[in-house]
Amino acid sequence: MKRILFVAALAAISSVAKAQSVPVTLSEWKVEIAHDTVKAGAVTFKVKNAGTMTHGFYVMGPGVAKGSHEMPAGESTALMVTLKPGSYDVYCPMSDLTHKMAGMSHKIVVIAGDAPATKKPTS
Ligand SMILES: [Cu+2]
Repeated sequence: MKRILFVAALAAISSVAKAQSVPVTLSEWKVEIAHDTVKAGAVTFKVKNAGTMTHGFYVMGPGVAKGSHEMPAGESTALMVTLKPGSYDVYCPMSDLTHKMAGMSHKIVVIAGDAPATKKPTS
């Protein structure tokens, strides 16, 4: 019994350590993201507003709809989410989505944690 608890504790520690950090830069009018493909699991988006206006960051996809607070120009924040494999939209939700419509939108693909990060060759 003790051994099982020990293994579970180790697994918990390693899953925390494996939380991916994904840098995001917001500006007018784009969402720049370091990786278009991230692994499923805990992901921390490190969001920086490098623009001249207030922006925000929102993640929308399978089972996830979560956003940062509004960030004045120059501010940074971290948004932690748990992502399942699938396709997600990340965008700026400000001003009735006019920022999103102006281009502040990006798609990311979440792949299963153990899958190789390389894309399948297109046939
Ligand atoms: Cu914006």
